[in-house]
Amino acid sequence: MALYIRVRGPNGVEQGTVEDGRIVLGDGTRITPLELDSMQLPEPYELLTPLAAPEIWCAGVTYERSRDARVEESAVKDVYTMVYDAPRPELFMKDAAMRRTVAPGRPIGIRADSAWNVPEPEIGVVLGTNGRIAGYTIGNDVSSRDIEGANPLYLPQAKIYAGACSFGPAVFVPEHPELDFHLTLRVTDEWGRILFEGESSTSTMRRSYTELVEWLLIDNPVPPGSVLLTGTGLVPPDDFTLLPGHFVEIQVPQIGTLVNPVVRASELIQKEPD
Ligand code: DO4
Ligand code: MG
Repeated sequence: MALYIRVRGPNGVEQGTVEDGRIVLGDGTRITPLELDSMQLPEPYELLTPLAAPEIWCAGVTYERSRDARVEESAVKDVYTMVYDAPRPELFMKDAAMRRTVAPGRPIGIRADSAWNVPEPEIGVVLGTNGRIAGYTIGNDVSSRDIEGANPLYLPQAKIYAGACSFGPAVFVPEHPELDFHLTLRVTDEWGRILFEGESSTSTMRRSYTELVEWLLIDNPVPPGSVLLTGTGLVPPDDFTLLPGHFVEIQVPQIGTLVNPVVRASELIQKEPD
């Protein structure tokens, strides 16, 4: 097994591996992280997403917990039970060219027109060539539950906006591609108080990673290096919402901890040059 990361340092953007608690770059440089699990790096290094994914896709309603949460929140309930039971999964594009995706440690966003926002901790499958699974990462499919709940046709607005996605800190390449992961989610406020803590396991996922990848690639030329987030099995209670100032931590023992602070999405939008 191996863990791959990507950093920006004095020589530009470089890939590295994690070995014995240190990051080893291509030229042999070794970096000791300030915090190994989240791969917090000393200056002048900055941790990036472990790869620049050309596309990020998501599967939805792949766990009973997610199906039940959608049925509860939605004005249109049947679609979620139907898709949970159907052979064809729900698949949607989350981002392209990393325009709305942020690195570990960087802020994720919540929409101004939503009052109910949640993190969605998910295992991300990294696509290799010809549909092969190249590795796994941790993803956060940040979502607006009230927009999605008002009407399933609003799904793209609930899912796609500035800072609505993060993944990392590493890509884990195991010896055997189909395996289970245990995910722990913790949300804290700016004073470090725990607002929500929960856990889930991919062993309860209704579909296999391979099945999701196969459906995604039917007549759909998704480029290698793209990431497919495989759905959430962890939904905070209905009275929980993310707010600016919160911190989201998603931990998976084999991969590390994906940490992101929360800000208003509008703060992440840079003005385009005229
Ligand atoms: O249709 C809702 C999307 C659900 C989702 O993103 C998930 O289950 O992770
Ligand atoms: Mg999701």
